[in-house]
Amino acid sequence: MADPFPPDGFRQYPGLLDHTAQQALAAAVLALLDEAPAYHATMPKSGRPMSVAMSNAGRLGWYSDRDGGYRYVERHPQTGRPWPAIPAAALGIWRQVAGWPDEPECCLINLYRDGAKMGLHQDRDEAELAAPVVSISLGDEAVFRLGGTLRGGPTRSLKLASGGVLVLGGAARLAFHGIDRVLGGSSRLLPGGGRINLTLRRVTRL
Ligand code: MD6
Ligand code: FE
Repeated sequence: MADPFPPDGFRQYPGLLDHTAQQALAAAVLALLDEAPAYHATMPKSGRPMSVAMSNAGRLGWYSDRDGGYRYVERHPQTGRPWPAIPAAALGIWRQVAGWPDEPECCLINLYRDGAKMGLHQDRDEAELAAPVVSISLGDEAVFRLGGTLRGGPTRSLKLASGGVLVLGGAARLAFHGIDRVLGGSSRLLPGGGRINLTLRRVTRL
């Protein structure tokens, strides 16, 4: 039988954050980026920089370069400083929707500007794959592509608007997904436009 679509454990909460909550979270993230500037990580196979700029908050940050590949690191690769704390509002969203008793260890910050997009991928660099990934969208709308757990299987696209939250847990934890494009000018939340996506993760197994 074909896998169900969406895969079990996929949940979408459009409009979970109202405009005031979006503004407050965006301000917290932009302040954090002053301390931990966004950079373009290098994809290990091609050696090319990702079009999405990234930074992190939390004890561990996701990073990638040619020599080390995809991994989690305790310090910002350019400043050498520990990552800033995860914004309290983001932790509150995790507690509300994750259904997981432990706090996230990583908040990956994806920054989309100037036509940036993200290819279809699975998130599997974490030792703890039983915990969900919680994703929060801010700013311009994005066209998100969601598939199943096998590369090359059927996919569907859904729009992610500012203030919406996704949970990828259960079977959906290893679903392929990506961002086909961001609809420039669709939101006025972020100064200068663009989109910010936060993904909250458990990384280690307790
Ligand atoms: C993005 N999101 O929305 C990219 N990963 O910019 C992801 O890569 C993602 O939305 C794991 C779980 C949920 C996600
Ligand atoms: Fe992902």
